[in-house]
Amino acid sequence: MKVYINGRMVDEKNAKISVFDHGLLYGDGVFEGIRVYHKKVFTLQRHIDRLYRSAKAIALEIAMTPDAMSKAVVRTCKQNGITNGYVRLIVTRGVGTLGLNPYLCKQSQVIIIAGGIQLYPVELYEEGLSIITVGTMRNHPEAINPRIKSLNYLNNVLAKIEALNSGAMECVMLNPQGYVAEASGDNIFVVQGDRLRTPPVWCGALEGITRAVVMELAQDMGYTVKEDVLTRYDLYTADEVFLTGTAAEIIGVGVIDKRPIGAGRPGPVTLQLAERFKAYTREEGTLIE
Ligand code: PXG
Repeated sequence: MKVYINGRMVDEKNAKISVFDHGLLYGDGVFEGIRVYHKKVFTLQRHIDRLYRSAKAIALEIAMTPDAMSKAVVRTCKQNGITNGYVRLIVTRGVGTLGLNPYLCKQSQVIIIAGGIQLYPVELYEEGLSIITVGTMRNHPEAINPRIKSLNYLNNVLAKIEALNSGAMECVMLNPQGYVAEASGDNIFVVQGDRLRTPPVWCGALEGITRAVVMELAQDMGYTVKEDVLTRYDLYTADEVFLTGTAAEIIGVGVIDKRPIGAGRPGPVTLQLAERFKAYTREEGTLIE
């Protein structure tokens, strides 16, 4: 595998960065996870836009243009012969000193890794996930805004630990007001009849790209889609609940806090949307050539 580091393609074993990089020392940086389907980089422009928004939000100047970044992603995929895979795009604050001051970091570092991804076991897409709500609340927006896809994922890691320690693979995170925010690495939707609802980003959700695509596809399919404040009541009483994310795509939730959701397995709307999403991965994308 060849890894892109600051404009150079380096061999996997030489793909190293400084221990003084503030990405490592402080989780000071931003990232994206992007899928490649059928030799096309899926929703590349949306990921690049979000990356630059995240960087702007933490006052991180990326030393290359968005257009050059897109080209670098495609080039890294090409070099590695990726047909279906996963790209991790990372921008760190760069090499600095042992001290918080980000202004002492000379230049941001850009790292692009193109490889594979492990999804949930395939049977879970038919059976549905069993998840729990956790006590670890989503970051307060005025602490670290959840809209920023930063390298500091401790909030999510702590939530994931809580879930895993209770035998659940994913969790529902609530925001400081007790409203539903999202899962540790996915957005959440509830289905009631022909209505889809998902928490607005101010409730502590990342502006997920899969979330946006699903909202658009669902609307085209005739569903009513609304961003809405949700509580656990809305989850427990929903016909269906599903999660969306780059890695998970669309996965139905069968059980939350040991309570069956609807029939206790992925419902027809979830399965229909998953089918439509899969078709869309053939339609959309930036060709790797
Ligand atoms: N919320 C959070 C907190 C995320 O980290 C999503 C929602 C879904 O967003 P997208 O844009 O992917 O639809 C994410 C994305 C991983 C992994 O390794 C996690 C994500 C993406 C790729 C890989 O667990 N999270």
